[in-house]
Amino acid sequence: MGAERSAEILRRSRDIFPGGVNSPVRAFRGVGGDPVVAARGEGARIWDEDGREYIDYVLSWGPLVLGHAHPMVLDAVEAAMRMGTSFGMPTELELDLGELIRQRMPHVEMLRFVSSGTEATMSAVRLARAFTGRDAILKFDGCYHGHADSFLVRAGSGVATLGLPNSPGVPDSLAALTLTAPFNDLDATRAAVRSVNGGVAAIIVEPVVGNAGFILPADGFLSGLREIADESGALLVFDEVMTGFRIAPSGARERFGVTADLTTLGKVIGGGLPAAAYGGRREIMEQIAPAGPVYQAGTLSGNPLAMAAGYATLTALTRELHEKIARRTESLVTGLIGIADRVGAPFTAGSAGSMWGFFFHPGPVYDFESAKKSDIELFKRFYHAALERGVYLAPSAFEAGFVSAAHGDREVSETLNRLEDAMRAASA
Ligand code: KE4
Repeated sequence: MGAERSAEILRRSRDIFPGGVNSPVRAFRGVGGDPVVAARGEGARIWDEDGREYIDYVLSWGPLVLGHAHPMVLDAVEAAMRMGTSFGMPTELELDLGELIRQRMPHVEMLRFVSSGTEATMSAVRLARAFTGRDAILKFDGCYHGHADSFLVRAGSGVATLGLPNSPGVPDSLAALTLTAPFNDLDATRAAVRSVNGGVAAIIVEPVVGNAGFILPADGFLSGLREIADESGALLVFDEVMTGFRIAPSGARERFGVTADLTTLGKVIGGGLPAAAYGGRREIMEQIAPAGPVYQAGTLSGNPLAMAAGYATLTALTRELHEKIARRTESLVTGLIGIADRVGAPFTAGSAGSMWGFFFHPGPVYDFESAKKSDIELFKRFYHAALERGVYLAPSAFEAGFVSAAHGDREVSETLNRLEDAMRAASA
């Protein structure tokens, strides 16, 4: 099967888009070769422009927890779009999704919809700075919170994939306000927070890291961050853009029993359309304009089509369905560990709900530094061997994988057969 159509589309795309893409991680710089050009998705599978089929574990980098083109989502979007695609006015659709999110995450007492995870985290940090009157924030090495200036300091995801030393264009004076500490290191976190006269405005963290590869918090780490935030007067911000409605039927509070002051959401809550949100304690959120003085706005915030897609997605994602997907994810990871044992490859892997990941590393991987010690060259060979066998994984060692409701036992067993062959080929 040729690759003519894909190649032609990429050739023209490289002329009009920087790197031929509209988001860096899509360019395959982390694995080499040409990116797959998507033509169609249905359930657990995608097809490229030259007709090749793949079982998809990227799922648009997390949003598609029901799988591609789920009928309930398509019907909801169609019904909404026939009433108009955008108003820039209050609508019942945004209210319905907002109340559903609060019902699932009661600690999110009040929230504001935006159109991307970056907008959500950027706004949450602005709000934390206003609420505390402090300027500095603390993030963790390898965590990625979107591309707002303050976060492009030792960031994960595409920044790590491309090996960018932070990012040009971020003023040193602003980058200096972002402190970092190793994930899972409470002593370093406490020391960093205490190093700032007057304290930091926020400690922002991915409760389960998905942007330095998949890294689980050590027991007590998140509760330790809660204590450090309380003793220092900082706000604790859980960036759940990726973990929300993935690591538990709701999110980190349900899985770990730790309550953040502010939570950011994205991906799943838009069901594949652009929607994200930030929210949390009412007394904090009431500082947001027009209720309060902290300005934040957006033309397409609460877009009715995105609200409809998100509402249909969360409505379908019952606790039972979440548990079913989580079990399938566990069996995928267990199967992969068994394959690596048989093949003799250094391998560590884990999952949390419907989110998962692996490293070619004997383990344990507990922070970005240890993640970077994994065998990236083996990952690249495995990546392409998997792709040739019809399994689409995130094209970077510093990303996470996802599973959807459409990944049935057949897809998982088919995946494991294909990946055993791929791992043997890559390790030969
Ligand atoms: P967006 O602005 O890309 O919607 O969300 C930024 C963001 C914020 N917080 C977390 C925890 C995230 O994972 C993300 C975005 N994730 C990346 C993939 N790791 C999106 C893919 C991309 O950059 O193209």
